[in-house]
Amino acid sequence: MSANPTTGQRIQRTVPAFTQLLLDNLYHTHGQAVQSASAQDGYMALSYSVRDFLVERWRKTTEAQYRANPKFVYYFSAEYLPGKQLARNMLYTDTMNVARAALAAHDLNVDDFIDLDIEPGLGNGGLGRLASCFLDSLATLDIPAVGYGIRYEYGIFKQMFRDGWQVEKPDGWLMYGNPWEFPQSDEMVMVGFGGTVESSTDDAGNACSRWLPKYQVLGEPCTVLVPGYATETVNILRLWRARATEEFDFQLFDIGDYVKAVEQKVYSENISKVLYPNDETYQGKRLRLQQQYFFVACSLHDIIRRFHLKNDDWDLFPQKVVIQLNDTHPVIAIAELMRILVDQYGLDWDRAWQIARDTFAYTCHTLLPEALEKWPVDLLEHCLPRHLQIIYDINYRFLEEVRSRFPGDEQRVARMSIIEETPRRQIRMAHLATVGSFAVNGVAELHSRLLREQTLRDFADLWPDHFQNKTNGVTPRRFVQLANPRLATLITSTIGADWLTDLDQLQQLEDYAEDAAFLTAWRDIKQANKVALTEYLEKSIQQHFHPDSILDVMAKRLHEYKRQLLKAMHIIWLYQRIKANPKLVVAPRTFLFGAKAAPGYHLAKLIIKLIHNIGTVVNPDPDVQGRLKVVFPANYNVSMAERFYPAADLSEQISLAGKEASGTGNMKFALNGALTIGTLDGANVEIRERVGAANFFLFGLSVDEVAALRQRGYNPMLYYQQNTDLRNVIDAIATGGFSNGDMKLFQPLVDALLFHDQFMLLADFQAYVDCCEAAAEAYQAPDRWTRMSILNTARCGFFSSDRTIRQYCDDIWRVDSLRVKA
Ligand code: F58
Repeated sequence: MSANPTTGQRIQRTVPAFTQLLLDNLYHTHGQAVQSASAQDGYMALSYSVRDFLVERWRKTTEAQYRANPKFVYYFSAEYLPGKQLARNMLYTDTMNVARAALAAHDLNVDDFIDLDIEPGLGNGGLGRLASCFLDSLATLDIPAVGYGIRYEYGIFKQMFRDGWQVEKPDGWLMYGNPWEFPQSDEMVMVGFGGTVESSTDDAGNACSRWLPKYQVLGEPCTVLVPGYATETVNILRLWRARATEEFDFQLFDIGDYVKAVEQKVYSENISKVLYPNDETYQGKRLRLQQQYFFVACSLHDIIRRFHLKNDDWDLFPQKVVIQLNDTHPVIAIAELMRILVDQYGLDWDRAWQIARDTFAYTCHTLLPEALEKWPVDLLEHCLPRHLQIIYDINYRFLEEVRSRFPGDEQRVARMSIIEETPRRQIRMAHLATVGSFAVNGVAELHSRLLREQTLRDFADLWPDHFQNKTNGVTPRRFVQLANPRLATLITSTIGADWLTDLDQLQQLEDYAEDAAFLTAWRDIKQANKVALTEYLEKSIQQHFHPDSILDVMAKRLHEYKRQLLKAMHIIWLYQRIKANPKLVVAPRTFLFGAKAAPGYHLAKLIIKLIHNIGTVVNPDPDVQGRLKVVFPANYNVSMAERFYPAADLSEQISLAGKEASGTGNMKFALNGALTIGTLDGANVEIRERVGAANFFLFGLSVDEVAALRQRGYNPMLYYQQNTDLRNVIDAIATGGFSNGDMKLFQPLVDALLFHDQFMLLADFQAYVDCCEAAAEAYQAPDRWTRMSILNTARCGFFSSDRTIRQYCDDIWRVDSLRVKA
């Protein structure tokens, strides 16, 4: 075959050309005639048509990258939360208007098709969403980059509520096909598991090892296109899907064990079957380790193939490849690269180690020690015996270095060892990550400091230059332009459109913070967004809230450290005040929640139940007269978040100081003009610094105060005894006030609060309630509130993921952009 198809005539942004493209795709790509096409068929045809615009740019990008042989960023993440693709891809290909017009001519509405788009739920929360924001910014900044991950057949469970209890349902997101992926079976990779290690000596007398896996699984890459905004670049996200190897099946077929052969196929394919819904407590689940190794092995194989297209000297590898490890989940890659270099390519250990260490960089996303992964040594021995040996070798050499720097300090050696000895022998993946990387970073200033000073302190003593901060960011394209078109239009008509790729431009909005017409426009938009949200909730869950009430939103994974329970206690406090004095003047408020709890996290599920029960008591109470309303729609995800941010007045960021690594929802709310009520935790600190203390509702203990209080001996019972309001709130929960008199139901929550209160809700309760009151009071002065809202948006340009990615490029990755010509 000669040249590529000339896409020139096919891909045009005119209504007749787009109409033709739609019909072509409906008929030829999707195999459906217009007369019999369903809405789903129409959706597929539209998606293929928009995708055609991307493919052209993708091919150009690939060509330009091949020609230039640049350094690539490879982002390794077990989770991604891309959100819906169709609307984003229409924005990025500038096809929204032409598609709308082409469809309208046939009495079809583009928005109906956008609704049919399925959100891939390939992550649990912030970490996965950050990965997707980063891919968006990498492409927008023209950085040669590939994301690698797992194509889970079932993403994060679908949440339903039954009588206020969370019920999980499988998320079969691929049921109706996925127009956004290209399965590339010609680039499948074989991955081994189990087996033994054969040792020998080569002709020169060197010890050699060869891994003889017990069985193999195939990894098939499914490529998803990741367009940049306002640029030609289209990068890729490669998600690996596990497939059974045919050889394996045939062996079993040969001996006539048909059912066993099929079982093995199912077993192999299980590896990419389901995303682990995890709750920050580490569990040594074999399938999870297999998932991690599977995607990392496939990805490294792919990277090495790509490297060898143009390069043959291994010493050049770190000049062409940088691999960012998104948390500890892909950290087994360090051992795998060593295995490939030493066992397969025969490099000597020191040279291989130099290459590996110059290639990897590690981002930590937590401070909770229980969330740092550890793998039992016996599990590793069973699944990845050669990798275990390599980890031992890495550790041996590393501890020699520690001993020579700190002679006689065996306690330090034990603390730093990659192997934990007691209570059980385990591999500390965060230590392996730190030892095997040239840079380690936290995700907000405070988090990075605590990493250096506490969690990884010994390592920071040894290698201070390794440690960096990269404060998280979010993409303004998805979280302002797409999520909040009304606000985006106002901003663009006021300061021009450059803010979409240079978010610091939002500063210019400060000039309008005193402009009466602008204030009115700003307020009207918030109001319209609230109305739109209440209509959506009415339609989807038959719940209504008053758009004039303060919309107070808490949306994030359900975890005790995030303190949704503290929010619940505040609502009870308000309710009790109204009950005590129904004539009391209270600002009408709507409390909107979005949260999934890990299925095995019982206390988290009980908190969900409590919030629901508060709603069933408070919402219909005639004394309340609609002044308080609790709304908790099921199945919070990226798409729902995109509806929440534009409408929110108040953003709840109330984790105990020192527990939330960064938070990114906090940034999305603030950029959409919500005011934050929050603690000095994670990126809240930096948000407050930027928006100004006067435009942020601060409460609660600081990290140092938390530490001092713990040091003195924290006794939650004292707070309970000394604060009548607090006691009334807890007593109401304990005595069945929100469980029809059942005093057992919420007892685990009450006991946790009174006898442990690990996250110090009782210590922060009064300050929190007072701060909520201050916020409600401030809302009563609409002009002042609106000014604060504008200043939040205007001063949060820093929190663009474009800025974060630029910093990664400059300080860690040392990569350059490569502009693709149109
Ligand atoms: C989050 N981590 C942090 N983990 O909690 C949040 O502060 C931060 O802003 C964000 O990362 C991005 O840096 C997070 O979302 C997970 O979802 C884990 C996935 C694996 C199991 C345990 C939870």
